[in-house]
Amino acid sequence: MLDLFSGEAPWSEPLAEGALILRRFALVQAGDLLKEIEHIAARNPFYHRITPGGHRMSVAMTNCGDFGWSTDSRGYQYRREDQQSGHRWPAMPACFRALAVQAAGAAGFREFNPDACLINRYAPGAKLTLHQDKDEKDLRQPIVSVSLGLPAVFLFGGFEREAATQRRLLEHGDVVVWGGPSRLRFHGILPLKAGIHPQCGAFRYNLTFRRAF
Ligand code: MD3
Ligand code: FE
Repeated sequence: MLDLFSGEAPWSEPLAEGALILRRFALVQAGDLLKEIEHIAARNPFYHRITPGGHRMSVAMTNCGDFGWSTDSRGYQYRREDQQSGHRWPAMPACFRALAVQAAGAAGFREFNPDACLINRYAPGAKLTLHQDKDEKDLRQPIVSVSLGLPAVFLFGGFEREAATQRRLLEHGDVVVWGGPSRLRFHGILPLKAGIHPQCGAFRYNLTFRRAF
């Protein structure tokens, strides 16, 4: 008998141990997510962080949740306040949290309770060079990433910067869960190609849900 409930869902695409793409997983919620991004950015506008090395990042960022990802001359850290506006980050909207918890669960991470959501905005040409996400306290917690708007080529590598990388296209509504042994893989985004997305115009947005502390 055909068992529709065994094995992986047809829209799930394993990348490596602990890493899974859930294609179009956030498609239905995308409109709600974008409305919330607009509210968050109205109070805490996107801006370009300066890295500890003095470089202006091409990706513009804001955050929501108890903690936001920040940079200063000493390095990277999660903070309660937005250094630009001076006030705290807005609460994580319920629809953000629900989506992140649902996606983590679909990938087998049952106790994900994010306290930070970094919102990246890419304009044409914006990129993210290969890096590891290791500023979070408990690396056993996964990261859930949600892509919206223009498509981007995502690079994922190994555990050293020099290791070979694979390329995947991430499109509107795609969700990726990174945990277990893949949590510390190097990854990045190639320069965004110009285009117009019906819901996001000239931009790509990426939400990353994290347990910072
Ligand atoms: C692999 N963001 O914000 S999401 C980041 O599309 C970041 O904006 C990218 O890398 C973006 O730090 C990529 C996919 C992703 C997120 C976290 C990961 C891949 C990951 C953590 C570990 C390994
Ligand atoms: Fe990252």
